[in-house]
Amino acid sequence: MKYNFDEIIDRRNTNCMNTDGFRQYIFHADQDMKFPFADEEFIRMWIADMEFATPDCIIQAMKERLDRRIFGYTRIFGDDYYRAFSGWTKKLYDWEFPKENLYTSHGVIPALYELTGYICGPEDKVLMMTPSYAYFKYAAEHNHVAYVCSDLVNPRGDGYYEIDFDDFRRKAQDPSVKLFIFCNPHNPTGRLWSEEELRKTAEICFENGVMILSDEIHCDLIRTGRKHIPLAKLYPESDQIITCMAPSKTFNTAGLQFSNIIIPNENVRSQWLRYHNFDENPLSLAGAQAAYEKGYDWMTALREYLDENFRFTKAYLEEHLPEAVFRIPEATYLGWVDVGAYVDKEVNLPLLFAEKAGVLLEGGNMFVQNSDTYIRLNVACPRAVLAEGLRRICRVLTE
Ligand code: LCS
Repeated sequence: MKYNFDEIIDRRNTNCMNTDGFRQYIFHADQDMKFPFADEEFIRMWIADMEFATPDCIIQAMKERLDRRIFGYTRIFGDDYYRAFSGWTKKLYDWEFPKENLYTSHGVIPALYELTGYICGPEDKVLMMTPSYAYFKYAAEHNHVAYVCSDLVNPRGDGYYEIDFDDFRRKAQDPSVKLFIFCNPHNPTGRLWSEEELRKTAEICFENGVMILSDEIHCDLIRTGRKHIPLAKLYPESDQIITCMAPSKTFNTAGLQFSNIIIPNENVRSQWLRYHNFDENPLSLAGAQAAYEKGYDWMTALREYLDENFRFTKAYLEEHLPEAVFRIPEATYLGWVDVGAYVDKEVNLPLLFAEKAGVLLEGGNMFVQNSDTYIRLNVACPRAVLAEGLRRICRVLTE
C-alpha cells in the first residue's frame, strides 16, 4: 500500500477537538464530566475529521511556506490558487467557474453564518432538509431568523433517503423562506443526490425565489465509481446558487480553516466584499493549493480505504446486529445506522455508547429532527480501530 491508512496516530496534547472536545461538543459538559473509560480508551467515531495523516504533499508545501519565515497579512493575489482549485473541479466534476466568483472563508460554517445574514432579513426564514448537520440550524439562529425543516423520507425503510418533494415544495412556497441551505452530498444520510433530484430541488427554489446555499464540503469523498454533480454546474446561467467546497474533509485539514465559496450573485458578492474582512492563513493557503495540485492520488487511495471500511462495517453489522438498518452511503465517511430495534426512542444514544461501550459517536437529536434511534459512525479510521468500535457497539446493543 502506497499510503498507510492503518497507522494509529496519537493526537493527544494537540488541542484536538476529537480527543479533548467531546465533553463540550456532544454532552454540553465541562472537562469534569466523568466516564467509566479513560479518555484514551475511547474509540472515537464522532466529529467529522479523520484519524489519518494529512498527505505529505500538503505538509511539504506548508513546510516550504514556513521556511519563508514571515507570516504577515495574507490574501490571494495572482491566479495560482484559482488555477489549482478550478483545475480540481474541472478534473473531478467537469465544472469550472469564473475567477471573480471565487472567495475563501475560514470554514464553510463561518461562511454559512455570514451569508445567511446577507441573504435573510429578520422576518425571513431558512429552509433545510432533516436530519441535518446542526450548524445549518445554528446559522439561522445566529442571525435570529427562523428555520423550516423538510424531513427526508426513507420509504422502503432500508436507509436510502429521498426528498419528499411535495413537502419541500410546500415549505419553499412560504413567502418568508428566502434561503435553502442544501447539503450535497448529504450529512448524515450519505446521499449523493442524482441529477433528477438536483434539478427538481433547484427548480422548486427558483420558482419560489429561494436562494440556494449548496454545501458540497463532502463532495470529494464519495464511493469509488460514483459521480458528484455540483448543483451550480446544472445552471451555469443562474446566480441563485452559492457553492461551498473545501479541502478540509478530503485531506483532513479542518483545523487549517480554509474553504472555497463560489458566489455568482452580484448583490451577495458586494456585501461579502464589503464586510468579509478576513485575511488568509498563509500556511492554510499553501496547504490548500498543494492539495488541489498534488493530492489526487492520495485521495483516490483514501476513497478505496473508506470503501473497504464500509464493506467491513456492513458485513459486521449484518452478522452481529441483524436488526440494525444500514446501507453503505454513496458519499461521506459517515455511516447512518438505525438501531431502533435495540433501543427506545427516548434513550440518549451518544451517552449510552460513551458510558457503556466506550465509543464516542453522534446520534439522535444532534441532527435537528427526524433522527431518533439513529447513530452516526465516522469510519475514517484505521480498520483495527473501526473493528473495535463496531465490536463494542454491537456488544452493548445485544447484551
Ligand atoms: N458543512 C457540512 C455539511 C459539514 O458536515 C461540516 C463538518 C461542515 C460544513 C464544517 O465546515 P467547516 O466550517 O469546518 O469548513 N461536519 C462536521 C460534523 O458533522 N461533525 O463535526 C464536523
